[in-house]
Amino acid sequence: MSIKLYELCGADENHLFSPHCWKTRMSLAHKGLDFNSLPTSFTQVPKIEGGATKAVPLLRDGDTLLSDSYEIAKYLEETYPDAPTLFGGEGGVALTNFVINWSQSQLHPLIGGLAMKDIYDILADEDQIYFRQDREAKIKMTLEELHAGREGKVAMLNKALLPLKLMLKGQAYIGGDAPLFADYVVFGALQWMRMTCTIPVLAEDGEVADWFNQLLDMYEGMGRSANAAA
Ligand SMILES: N[C@@H](CCC(=O)N[C@@H](CS)C(=O)NCC(=O)O)C(=O)O
Repeated sequence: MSIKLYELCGADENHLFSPHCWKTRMSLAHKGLDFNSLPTSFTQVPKIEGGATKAVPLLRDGDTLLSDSYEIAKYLEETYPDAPTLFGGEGGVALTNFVINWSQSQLHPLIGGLAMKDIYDILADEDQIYFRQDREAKIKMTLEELHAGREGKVAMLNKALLPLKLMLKGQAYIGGDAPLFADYVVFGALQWMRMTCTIPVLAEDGEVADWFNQLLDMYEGMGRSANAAA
């Protein structure tokens, strides 16, 4: 039975823009595992698999049902040990936890600030109602207020990426010579931005752009074939 991956989509069900779902897509491709993609909109998420989750990615592999991209990556590592490693050993699993928390605390808030109104604009009507209510309650301002000040976040995001840029001067990937799940964690954040944010943010050349382009082209260009924001 093939693996099912429920992943977030916009009004266009081919627009699969979620950072966390990209982490899982890249993990499955890394392991060489085929999967059926099940595009899921925000308001459908609580209804899938009998209400199994409040958030996607949600993965079904036979009798196993798992949400959370890090838990899924650890499951794939344990279940498919003969396929290329996602962590490079126990230390890699632990170090990845730092990368997840760095990305989540330093990159995601800035990308969210840059792209939240753009994300709203690509959602179906019923999702727009949910998304505006939920996100405005969290950010304590309107999406339009957040959007108005977004240009200042471009420099802040590039500054937040400095550790990655410096590291990439000496090695090809966070994982060393080849990517690991930690690379997909940061890739997921930047792919989310690439697919939603309507202003340019990343420099077109330099270490981070080169690394990101390599990952976009991997696995038969799976990342590149996903449409960038219009
Ligand atoms: N820690 C989780 C986070 C998953 C998550 O936040 N998913 C978002 C999509 S990017 C979601 O499904 N949100 C549902 C909602 O906001 O209602 C992971 O890594 O998978």
